[in-house]
Amino acid sequence: MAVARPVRALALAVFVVCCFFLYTIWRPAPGTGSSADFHGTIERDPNLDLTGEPEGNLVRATEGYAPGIGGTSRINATILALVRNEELAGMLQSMQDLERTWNSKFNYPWTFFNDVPFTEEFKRRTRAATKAETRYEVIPNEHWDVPSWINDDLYKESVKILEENEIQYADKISYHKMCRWNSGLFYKHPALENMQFYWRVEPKVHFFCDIDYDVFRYMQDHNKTYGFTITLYDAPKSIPTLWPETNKFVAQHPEYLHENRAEPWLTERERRPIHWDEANGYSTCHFWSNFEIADMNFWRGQAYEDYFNHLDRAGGFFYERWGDAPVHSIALGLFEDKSKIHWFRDIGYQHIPFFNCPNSPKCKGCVTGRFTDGEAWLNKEDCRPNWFKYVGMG
Ligand SMILES: Nc1nc2c(ncn2[C@@H]2O[C@H](COP(=O)(O)OP(=O)(O)O)[C@@H](O)[C@H]2O)c(=O)[nH]1
Ligand SMILES: *[C@@H]1O[C@H](CO)[C@@H](O)[C@H](O)[C@H]1NC(C)=O
Ligand SMILES: *[C@@H]1O[C@H](CO)[C@@H](O)[C@H](O)[C@H]1NC(C)=O
Repeated sequence: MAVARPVRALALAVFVVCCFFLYTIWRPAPGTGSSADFHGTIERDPNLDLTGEPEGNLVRATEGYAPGIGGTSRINATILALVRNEELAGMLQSMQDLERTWNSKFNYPWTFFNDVPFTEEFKRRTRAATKAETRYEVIPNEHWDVPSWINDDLYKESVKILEENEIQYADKISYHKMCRWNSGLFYKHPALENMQFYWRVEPKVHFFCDIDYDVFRYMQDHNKTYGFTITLYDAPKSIPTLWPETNKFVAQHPEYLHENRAEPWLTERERRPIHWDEANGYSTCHFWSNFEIADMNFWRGQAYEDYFNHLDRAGGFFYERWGDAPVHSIALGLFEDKSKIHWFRDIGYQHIPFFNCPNSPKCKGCVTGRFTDGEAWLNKEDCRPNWFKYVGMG
């Protein structure tokens, strides 16, 4: 059996190497799955409590909201959607939900934006999905093209790093353009010149609850700048220098900080410390901006204009993958009065895989209090508890 021993030794060595190999591919990635990643407690979801309409005066559909010139009560506001021709089916589905639950009563116009012209089919079928006016707008090249100061070689190198960090869509230039446009350019489109408020809608979203008041009038009458439904943590490696750049900007412009700002919400570390570390001081908690009801005067103001230009020059919309959601959220958290930011808890909403599903007889088709569509571990992406802690439920 003199031969057997080396054979056994070899077999053992192979076995050990295999185990090591399997361990390296299966071990939990740093920061995911381990308890150090998430220190949240199980809070009671306020969506389990019975939800009614917001307090204060609300304007009803009974008068002045007929389609066309009969709609004298409507203010300068529009529903808006950036959408591709290929997403027509998903857009019709979103329209159907929003028209059924809200807009068929108020008839606010729909404004569709695209980087290429809309097809006749897109126009015909979206027109047929509402009694309200529909508008179709092409984005000017100077708002969509990659700006001149972005270096193509540096962009390509940066994409490699983002891909190593598993950042989704890193190599899709159109995704970077979309994030930049949604951050700082959409409200500069000439078609929105006379508009003040907008409700942003994406294809394939769902609305579940009947809303029986003019939400734009609610924003105006209650001095609200921004309304949201869902807040989430972001992928920190998509924004490593966003917070450091923000700090540089604030150091140059301390006058823009609002005295009643929600900054502790932005800088909270405890709940997800690894996110905070990797984002260099930002919790990564943000309003999920595929739903936004907001006053464009905030984006058009000097503070946001200067902030966006600073970020745009810094290049992170391309060299990293800064999203419009964290950019909008940070600006609101620093430069706006936190009492002007409103949680539309009564608007049942879903964009896969997350829900806002209130407990109300006005809601149909979603499960009360349900936050995700998939696995329970997705619950840790919910950062509303921080918003409630630092700002409240208003
Ligand atoms: N017209 C147009 N719309 C876009 C483009 N990129 C993104 N969008 C819109 O923005 C939305 C979000 O983009 P998407 O790629 O779906 O990102 P995700 O929702 O983060 O997975 C899409 O549903 C599209 O409606 C683009 O290049 N052109
Ligand atoms: C809407 O904007 C137009 C153009 O700026 C203005 O003339 C009009 O008074 C505004 N309407 C309302 C209801 O504010
Ligand atoms: C909104 O702001 C105006 C002007 O500052 C003020 O007169 C009004 O009372 C405010 N309304 C509410 C509901 O806070």
